[in-house]
Order: sequence, then structure tokens, then C-alpha cells
Amino acid sequence: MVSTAPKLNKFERYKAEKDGLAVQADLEEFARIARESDSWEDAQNAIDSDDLTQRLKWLGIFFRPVTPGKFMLRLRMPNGVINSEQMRVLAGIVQRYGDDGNADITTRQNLQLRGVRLEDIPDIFQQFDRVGLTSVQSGMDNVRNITGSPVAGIDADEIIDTRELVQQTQDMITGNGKGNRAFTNLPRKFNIAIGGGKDNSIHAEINDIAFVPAYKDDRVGFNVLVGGFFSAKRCEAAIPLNAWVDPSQVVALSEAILTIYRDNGPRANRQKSRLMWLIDEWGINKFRGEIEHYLGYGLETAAPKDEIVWEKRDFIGIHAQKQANLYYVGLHIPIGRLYADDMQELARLADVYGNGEIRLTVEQNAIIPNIPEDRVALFLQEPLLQKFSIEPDPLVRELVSCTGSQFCNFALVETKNRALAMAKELTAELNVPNSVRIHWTGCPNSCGQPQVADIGLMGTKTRKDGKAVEAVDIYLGGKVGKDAHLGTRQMKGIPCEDLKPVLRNLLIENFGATPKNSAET
Ligand code: SRM
Ligand code: SF4
Repeated sequence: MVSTAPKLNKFERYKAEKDGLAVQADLEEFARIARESDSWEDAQNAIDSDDLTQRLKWLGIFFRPVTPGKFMLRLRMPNGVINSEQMRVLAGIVQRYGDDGNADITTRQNLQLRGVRLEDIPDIFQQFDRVGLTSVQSGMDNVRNITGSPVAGIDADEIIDTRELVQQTQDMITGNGKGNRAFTNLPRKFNIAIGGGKDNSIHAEINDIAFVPAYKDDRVGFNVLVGGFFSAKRCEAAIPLNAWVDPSQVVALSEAILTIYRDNGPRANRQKSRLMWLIDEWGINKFRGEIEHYLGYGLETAAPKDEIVWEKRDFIGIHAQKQANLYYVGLHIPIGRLYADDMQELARLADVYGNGEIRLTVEQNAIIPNIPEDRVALFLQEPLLQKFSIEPDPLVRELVSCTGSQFCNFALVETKNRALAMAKELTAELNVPNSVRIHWTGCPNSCGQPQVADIGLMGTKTRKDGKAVEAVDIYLGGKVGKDAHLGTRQMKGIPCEDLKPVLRNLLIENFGATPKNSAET
């Protein structure tokens, strides 16, 4: 008999065969195999390939084809908040991997560790448990780290403190960080952001669900946007759901949308599986109606305007908090890269000057909050601030970069080191009056969000002198903060070796830069 069941793509097949979370039960065995094997190749051959290279991502453990045997471990960092004890645990983990070990702050206010060995995972997860960290459901067809205002609870002008809401939403999705099979087989990845400030510090427009602060009469709550996403084939800003929710409804609404997406989202083609494709198919009114049906009550219509009324802040430098005599200081972490010593130092500074807390931003930077006014001057003399400046140059200040070819096998170009070197070279040549938001991304997946940048650089390949070379497409016009909109591709296939003069011209013509030697010529 010929089967009429639709043929599943390979991702749907292996998800149907065994839930990603099921590898929780296999971890000790995988660690034993890794420990007892003569070589990594032997270990790799002894472990089921789908488990090793795919399902482990449900626990945040990413096999890296670029560095086999050395895994990437992606955490969850709700609202980008981490404490010094947690940071020390993470520092200790990467420290033991020597030159292979480091951590990156991600474009979702999160941390990823490098160099991690499979044999150490059970021990690492015990350490996580001890300090309240989790990496569960941080990869593949799961909800990514939930972003919130990085200065929640300390921002003098904030509208809603997002920390509890982000934590509650994460707990609902992940079963309090232990894993929740209700949401481990979504059609595709899923992003949620909850904004509480006036400056859209979370890039609401590029999330599958975004909550943006809005008043309904004199009640404070959120307007809801849905369907924002980037992919290699299509990028869309989120659209209004025409719904306003009270903060107490955020978790239930997220659960409703996730359930509807899980049960109805398109699964046949991975390039057409994000939430927006379902909204396209149904239309926003039917989608909204299905949410109401699931919730069992009607949603209020959106507030006529939201409270995103500021340009986006970058949080770098010294800022007064809403609490009298307390300050937060934003440190610039070049391309988001941290080494074990940096992490230990951040933890120490947070303890010595603040309340032990560290915040991360979607620009891959860090904030130390709660520094008493009379301690700020001393804090500024700390040696770490030589490396992580509070006054970075305008071309590095808002530089963002995805992982790139150093660790990511999708990458078409090297990004992080190139991004930093290019910014420094251009800084040496140009006076740039204001900071320019430059985002690098190694391939069209757009993890480095080139579409939100003033200048976005997307890795590609081109031919030069008969040879394939690393190149970039250039995006311009991304606007963040209020009235955010996506930038578009303006130039294609510029070889990386020819990029500097192109960027130099763009900075002079569009961003008011002047050559440093112009007075002499
Ligand atoms: Fe991403 C896949 C890194 C934010 C869109 N992303 C990947 C993988 C897992 C691919 C892989 O297996 O190698 C990358 C891991 C490389 C590595 O070793 O680090 C990767 N993505 C990243 C990070 C680390 C970039 C960074 O340097 O900051 C960010 C981690 C965030 C986090 O903490 O969870 C990261 N990725 C993003 C964003 C930006 C955002 O969320 O604001 C996007 C675009 C927004 C979106 O998703 O709508 C993004 N990543 C993708 C996609 C394209 C998704 C799609 O629908 O087609 C992929 C590929 C995929 O899922 O098939 C991808
Ligand atoms: Fe890797 Fe491409 Fe994402 Fe960069 S944009 S991290 S190269 S998948």
C-alpha cells in the first residue's frame, strides 16, 4: 500500500522519532563515552549522530563542525540579568579549556560558552543547578532567550519593570528551567521580547512576539506585535496584533500563541515555517480570533499609541538610576567577547562596587548597576575599564557582530575579528562626529541583525580575479528605537579586501565623517 502521509523533512523526522529533551536521560552515557574513548572521532562514532549534532541543542549544547569535540554551550539569561556567583561559575567553566575557552555576549542579551567538552556536561549542569542557571531549550525549534529592558528596575524613566514577566514567561516555556515538552517541538525557532522602557532597547520589531509598553486610559500594559523575523529568504518587521494586554496577561498570551503556532504552524518547508508564515496564511484577524478562542475571552484592542518615544540608548557610560545616589555604568565589550579573567573581574567589580548584579545588552555589552555615587570615581579607575571602556570610539561603540567563521559552519566570512580591525583602522583615518551602528553578520541568517544597523554588513562570496573571495552585501537605513524600521540591501558582493574605502566613503558621505589628515591636504 502506498502511504499518503506527507513526507517529513529531516528535522521533522528526527523530532518525531525522539523529542530533543529526551537526551537529558542520555547525558551521563554520552559523557562516559567521551571520557573513555581514545579519540574524539571514536566518541563521535559511538553516539547517535542526530542526538549528538541536533538533539543536544535542546539542552543548549551545540556540536560545532568547525571545532569537533569542543562544543558551544548557549545559556538562557532572562532579561539579560546575571549575578556575580553565576558569572564566576561560567568563568570557571571556560577557564578549564585554556585557549579554547571563552564566552560571547549574544545579540539576545545572553551568553554562549566555547570549548566545552562533552565529558564535563553533567558536572557543568550540576553547577548550573546550584546557582540557578539553565541552558535548556535555547537552540533549534525552541523559544530563544527572552529579552527585556537591560535597565529594568533601575531606569528612572521606565514604564514597566520587565524582569519578573520575562522570568515567568521563561518558566512557563521551560518548566522552571528543567525542560517542558509542551514547547519542544515548535515548527521553528521563536523569539519573544518584553520592552519596559521608552527606547525600544529590545528591538521589538524583530521578534515573533513583542510586548511594547502602552497605556490604555490610565492603565499601564502592553501593545502586542507579532511575526517579526529574519531568515535567509525573507525578513519582516513584526505587525500589530491589535491587542493591548495587562502585564498579568503576558504569560497566558505567550502560551496561547505558542500553542497555536505549535499546532498549526507550517512545517513542510523550513524556510517557510516561522510564525509570520502562519499569520500570512490565516490573516491577522483569524490569528487574533484563534488566540481569543484559546484564551476563552476577548482581547482588548490595542492602545492608540505606544510609549516608545525615545531614540534608542546604548547604556554605555555613567547613568543615574531611579534610586537616589545609585548609578549604573555601561561597559563597552568589544564584539561581545569575554575571556575567563574578564568574567572573574566583572564578577568582582559587581560585588565590590554594586550589588553583585551584571546586566547584558543586545549590543553585546555589559552594565554594572547599583554603584553608590561616592564609589563611582574609584570604580572608573579599575584596570578592567581600560579594556572595557565607558568612552569607546564612535565606530566601535555600537559595533555588533555575529559569531562568523571562527566557530559557525554557516558563515561565509570571518566577522568578529574583522569587524573590530576594520572599525579601528577607520577610526585611525577618520573623525566621526557621532557613533555609527555597524552590524556584521556572517551569512544571510542575520544573527548579527544587519537590517537594524546604520551600516549592516552581511557575509557572502564573490569572484575576484577568477577566484572566490570573502565579500559582503551592504545594508543601509536601519532605524531603531521609536519608529523603528528595517534597512535594505544597497550594495552587493563587495570583496572584504576592498571594503575599507567603500565604508570610508559611506562614513564621509552619510555620517559626517572627515579625514583626520584633511587639514594638511
Ligand atoms: Fe542565530 C542559527 C548564532 C541571534 C537567526 N545562530 C544560528 C546558529 C545556531 C547556527 C549554527 O548552528 O551554527 C549560530 C551559532 C553559531 C555559534 O557557534 O555561535 C547562531 N544567533 C547566533 C548568535 C550567537 C549571534 C551572536 O553572535 O550574537 C545569537 C544568539 C542569540 C541567543 O542568545 O539565543 C543569534 N539568530 C540570532 C538573531 C538575532 C535576534 O534574535 O535578534 C537572528 C535573527 C532574528 C530571528 O531569528 O528572526 C538569528 N540564527 C538565525 C537563523 C535564521 C532563522 C530562520 O528563521 O531562518 C539561523 C539558522 C536557522 O535557524 O536555521 C540561526
Ligand atoms: Fe553563523 Fe550566519 Fe548566524 Fe553568523 S549569521 S552566527 S555566520 S548562522
